Amino acid sequence: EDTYDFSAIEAKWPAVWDRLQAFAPADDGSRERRYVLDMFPYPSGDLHMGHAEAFAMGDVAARYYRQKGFDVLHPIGWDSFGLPAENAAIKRNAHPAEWTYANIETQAHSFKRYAISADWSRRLHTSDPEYYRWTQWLFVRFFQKGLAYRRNSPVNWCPKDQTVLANEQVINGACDRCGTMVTKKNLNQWYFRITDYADRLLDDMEQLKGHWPERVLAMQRNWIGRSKGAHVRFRIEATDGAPESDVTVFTTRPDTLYGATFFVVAADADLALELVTAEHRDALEAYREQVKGLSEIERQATEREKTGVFTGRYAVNPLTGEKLPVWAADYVLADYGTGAIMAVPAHDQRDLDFARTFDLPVRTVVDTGAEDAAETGIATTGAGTLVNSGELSGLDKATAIARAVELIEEQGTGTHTVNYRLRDWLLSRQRFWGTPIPIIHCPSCGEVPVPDDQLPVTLPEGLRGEALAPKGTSPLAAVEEWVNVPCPSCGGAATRDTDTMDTFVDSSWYYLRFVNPHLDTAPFDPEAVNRWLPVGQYVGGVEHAILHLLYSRFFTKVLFDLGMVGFTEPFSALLNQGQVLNGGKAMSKSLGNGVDLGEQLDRFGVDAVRLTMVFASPPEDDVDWADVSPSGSAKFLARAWRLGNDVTSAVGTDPATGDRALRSVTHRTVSDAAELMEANKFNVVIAKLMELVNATRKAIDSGAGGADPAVREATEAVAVLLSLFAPYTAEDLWNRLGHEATVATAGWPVVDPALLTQESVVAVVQVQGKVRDRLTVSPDIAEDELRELALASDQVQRVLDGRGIRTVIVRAPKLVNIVPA
Ligand code: ANZ
Ligand code: ZN
Repeated sequence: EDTYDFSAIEAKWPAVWDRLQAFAPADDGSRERRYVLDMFPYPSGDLHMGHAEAFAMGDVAARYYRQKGFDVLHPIGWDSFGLPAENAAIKRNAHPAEWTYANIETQAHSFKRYAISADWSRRLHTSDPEYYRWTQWLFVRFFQKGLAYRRNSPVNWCPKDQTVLANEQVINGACDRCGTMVTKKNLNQWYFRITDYADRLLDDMEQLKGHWPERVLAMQRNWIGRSKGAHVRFRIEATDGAPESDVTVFTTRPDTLYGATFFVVAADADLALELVTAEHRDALEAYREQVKGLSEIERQATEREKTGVFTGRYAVNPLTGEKLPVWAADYVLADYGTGAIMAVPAHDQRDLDFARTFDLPVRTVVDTGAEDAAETGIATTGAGTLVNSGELSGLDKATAIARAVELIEEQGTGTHTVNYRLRDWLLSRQRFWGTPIPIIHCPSCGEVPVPDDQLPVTLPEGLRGEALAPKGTSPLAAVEEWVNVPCPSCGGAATRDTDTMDTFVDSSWYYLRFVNPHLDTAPFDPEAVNRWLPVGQYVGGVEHAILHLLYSRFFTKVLFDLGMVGFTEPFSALLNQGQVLNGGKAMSKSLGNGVDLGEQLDRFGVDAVRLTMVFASPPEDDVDWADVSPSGSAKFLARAWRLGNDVTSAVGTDPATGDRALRSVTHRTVSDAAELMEANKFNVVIAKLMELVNATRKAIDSGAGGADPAVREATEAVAVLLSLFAPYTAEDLWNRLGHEATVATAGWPVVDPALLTQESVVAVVQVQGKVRDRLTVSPDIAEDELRELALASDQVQRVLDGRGIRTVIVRAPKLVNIVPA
């Protein structure tokens, strides 16, 4: 009865919370709505320490807003398509669904034990036909709008997983799933035209400033990579039977046109083969073979020795008429800009390295004050004054850029332009466990979308184990009775598209589906979605800083253009929680430093683990499990819970008749806690809560004790504040105070502003270490003022007896020590 037993408490409350449906929003307009969302989990196994941290943070936010009187939507679901399920199925001769749904059940069970305050009635799984039906429906809308298209192109190919990867999934040239070096392969692939939205994806970030971590915004900005510059057309002279042609370059520095001393095309681009003369063809082809094996990162690495071959051709500088040798090299990328550049070695380091390797001229055209690049080997890239540049000479860099663009525009050889690093989103995958692409290929009608009333196109049955092994073509293609269908348009023989979608498509709209997860007439109800969204607080790891967030933002903008949502950004505020480390390092199998969540929960209890996660550091920082003390957390929880043993005043007794000092601590704690919560300083709220528990215990052990209504008031505040972090303990404490469940919706205590200031404290005045006087002062008295008061004291003056003063040590508001001369 009166010893704290976390297992008994954990056993008691879940059924009550279930019965009360305590975490389902009312959605009746009676209260302001707030949508708090955690990035939904992938069902990779049971929950781990990382989940425990991330979901603790989201849950703290959801529980806070609920206490503050908001109608909170806090759903949970699973991102349940994807490769790991398929790999597990191949290994165990099973179906991916078996592994997936078993893991989902395990995780759901653990989430319930972990007391996530989710509305379980909204649970969704992206691999359910009920969900992916609408992923397909949305794909069809994108297709009809010209935003989904197919093209033959070299794609990133993982030779081990035998699948295509998006640029975002290639990390340092390797597959982000298995680490194998990625190669290129030509395939006919589906893309989303995200590049149409590049400007809006950049410009709308204004709305997110101050509400998203600056580093995430910077990563998005960099990924989109907008650069302003110019297209300049160079004439390539006819040589040795190779006919005259034009090649356009992209440059951000048109001011340096007079400094161009050679010209480079991407060696792997078709253009290189078109330009090369017969004499140099063999050398180029050999070089291209060599380039094939390199990743994009290797090619652009600044430390690498520059390589390339001369094509035998010359480009004519449109401003100067000068002839520049045309080279093919790998440091110029085929799919950035136009795949060709004018090289200005004096002012571009990569060009300079190349010029020095192949002994090409270096000509300074911007005087930046620094020593010449030809002397130092360091290109000068800063601002300066143009030199050796005809009519541009004498202009500053910015003016010269503008003037150079004018000149080429007058000539008709170029124009200003904007270039982006962002590429269209390659979304098709040759794998089984994903959303089938709802397109039928008809020899006479072309690409025909599957009519809405025939959705979902479900995955073919009968495939499992080895049949799912990657072969470079989709496993779906092997199921003839699934592939061969009549064309929806002409009725003729046609075939289904056999690719499935990148799982990032599934997760680009799930936050909308949570509003009406079981709606069977549309992906979501626009009116309801506009009531709840944008998401007020989104919580998740920084590993999603680019892909998931960029894609979700893109989807939202397209849906806005389709008139389906009334907002252009899906997530108004973003919190990136830190990682859980052990011994300063990420937990991993190879380091053997993994910590098992279930074992921690068994040992310390759910609440102690949750509290430890949140108390360890600000939510954005990493938590090192080697440095924290879940047993310390458990002791604190027991101490808080035991307050309930000692409160004897009746429910509803007027606290105004109680101990004013304790009341003041209570009200200040509640007031500070709200401010700290809004600033995401969850850990500091816990520190304050610990002080309140201590103050309450002290009050119980002295004076009126548990009969004091101020003690009841303080203990009730403890229960409500504690409910954000330790829901079981808080519920049980609340119950022992004589209240009905649930404390989760008890409401944030009302702060009495009159109690926010402490009236006075006693300052001790010493002379040479001996107490001579006691002064009653304000708790926030300034040091100077306290010193004056102490020196003015009659007793102090008597002891000093006319002696001078050597030093006065002031520790406001409690102590002054005077040392006489
Ligand atoms: C001449 C020049 C002179 C350049 C100079 C720079 C400095 P960002 O800012 O990243 O957009 N470039 C263009 N296309 C390229 C490609 N496919 N592969 C490699 N490099 C390429 O960079 C634009 C600059 O990168 C362009 O401006 C071009 O070099 C180079 F003093 O043109 B510049
Ligand atoms: Zn047809």
